Amino acid sequence: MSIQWFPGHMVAAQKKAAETMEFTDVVIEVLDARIPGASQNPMIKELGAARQRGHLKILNKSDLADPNITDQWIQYFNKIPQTKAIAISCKKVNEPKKILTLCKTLAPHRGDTLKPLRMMIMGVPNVGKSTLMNAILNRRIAKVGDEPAITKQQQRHQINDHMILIDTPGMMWPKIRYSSDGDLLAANNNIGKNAYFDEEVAEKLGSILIEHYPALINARYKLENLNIDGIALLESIAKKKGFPLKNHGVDMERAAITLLNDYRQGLLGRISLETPESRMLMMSHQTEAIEEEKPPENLET
Ligand SMILES: Nc1nc2c(ncn2[C@@H]2O[C@H](COP(=O)(O)OP(=O)(O)OP(=O)(O)O)[C@@H](O)[C@H]2O)c(=O)[nH]1
Ligand SMILES: [Mg+2]
Repeated sequence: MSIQWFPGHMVAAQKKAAETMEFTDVVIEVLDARIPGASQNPMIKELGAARQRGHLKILNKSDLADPNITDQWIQYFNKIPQTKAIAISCKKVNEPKKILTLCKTLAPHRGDTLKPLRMMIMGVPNVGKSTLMNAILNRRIAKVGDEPAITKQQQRHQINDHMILIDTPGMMWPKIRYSSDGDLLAANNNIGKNAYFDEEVAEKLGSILIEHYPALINARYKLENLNIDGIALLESIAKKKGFPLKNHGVDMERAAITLLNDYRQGLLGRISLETPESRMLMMSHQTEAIEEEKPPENLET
């Protein structure tokens, strides 16, 4: 079943973001560099485009992503009109500071005391929006934490007399179009835990890792056979780690949580779960499937 997560506080957050957009010059959209396509919120694009706001895409957590693939994404995004993309890691002190200079280039008519440059940080939950705001302001103003939906209210801060920065709650949208996006977002801990099953998400993550990063999987779990699928990977992890069940089986749930935690914390190495090319391919396949699911038009009732 496809994963969906759009809790009530996000409906309010979306309404508030639409209001604030009127008084915003540049949208800073924070993405997770490991899933830059899946972590784009279509509502953010629509809100910004309707008002023709400058758009800066930040591929954050690039310290955890595959650097070659991150370069491909930056090139891909920078071809989109009125958009600039940059990869950063909030764990590196000087990187977040580059952002203000880029925002100025996206709204050159703003940035003095009469017309301050107003920037709104947006993105899906747990991508590092509040961490980024704290880093830019050089103060620990906003609460941060490694779980989705930590920030529940917008926070506005005056950087100086010509720049204003707004942090917003992480937002999902009413329906995730491509089911694999839901899986990637859940694997990356951007979705509330009650909205998915660890085992299902870890199985899908495992299949991607086995296909694209077998050496990293082998280095961590020392498996005899790497010619396996996601379920077999979880079984192997459970056996290796000694997660038995009373009735002879192995504890797949514990194995799933182990794989998810190892991936999320970067313990497997630097990994990206999608490339611009793999995303294009996925979209064309899944769009066909979605079209096939639709009832034929002009059905007589
Ligand atoms: N490795 C790594 N971790 C990061 C980076 N930026 C933020 N984090 C971590 O990501 C987690 C989420 O950070 P937050 O700033 O709370 O994320 P948020 O987007 O504000 O989340 P919500 O308010 O829930 O939407 C925290 O554990 C941060 O320490 C980064 O560049 N690299
Ligand atoms: Mg936050």
